[in-house]
Amino acid sequence: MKKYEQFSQLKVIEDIPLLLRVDGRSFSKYTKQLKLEKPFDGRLRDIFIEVSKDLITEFNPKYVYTFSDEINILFEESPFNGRIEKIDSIIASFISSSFMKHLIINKDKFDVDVYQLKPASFDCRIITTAAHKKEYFKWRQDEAWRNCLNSYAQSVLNKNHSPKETSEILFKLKKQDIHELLYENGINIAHVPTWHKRGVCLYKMCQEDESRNPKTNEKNISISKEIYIDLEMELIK
Ligand SMILES: Nc1nc2c(ncn2[C@@H]2O[C@H](COP(=O)(O)OP(=O)(O)O)[C@@H](O)[C@H]2O)c(=O)[nH]1
Ligand SMILES: [Mg+2]
Repeated sequence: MKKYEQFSQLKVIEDIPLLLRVDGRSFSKYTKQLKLEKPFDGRLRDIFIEVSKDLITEFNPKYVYTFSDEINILFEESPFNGRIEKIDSIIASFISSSFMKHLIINKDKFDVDVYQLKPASFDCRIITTAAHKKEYFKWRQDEAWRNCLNSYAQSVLNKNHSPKETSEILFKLKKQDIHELLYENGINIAHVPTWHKRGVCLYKMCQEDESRNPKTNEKNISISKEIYIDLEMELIK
């Protein structure tokens, strides 16, 4: 029967960097059911930060970048010997269960009974262009910026239009028109929090810890690795 496990040996090259993008399934509906604030809800951001920390602790990727309902992950080398089915299924399921875990830990911060919601799920895709990792993260950060402009514009237009009308109007607006629309409605997009515009990245950073031996008073320096969370990301150029 083993031969019918047709894709189990499908692999990416193991000893080169690997990029993954994990995205929430139907999160437009899920965030509505959770009654999240629009356009940005810090409670969702905080859950994605906790999920990213779990991911770093468990799988030790080099860099994680998250915005909206997506998490981008860079590995120095492929986990699971490059086995595609393993990578996609384990990372997506780990993120789904970590997401639910942190939703439940924080259940009192939400206005709905989170136990009544459907389980959240995520898809995971492999991006085989790790040689262009900087361009990849720039592309995702550009997408975060587009998402930021559109989400603010949507929340302004939704006040006076149906969702259908809003998307029709948005479709026709140019970037400059969106800036003007926001400005007229008292939103200076330059002044919204950096994480709304650029997302959040996390990575392990070496930290020097100094201590003294109480008997000899000798100085000891040890190196530990802490997870650093950057809420004030620079623009990736
Ligand atoms: N209210 C709210 N919704 C959010 C937030 N972040 C992401 N979302 C929703 O999640 C969706 C994610 O986009 P996408 O993956 O394209 O949609 P999906 O296919 O429905 O998961 C956005 O369109 C929003 O509707 C947030 O901070 N607040
Ligand atoms: Mg999604």
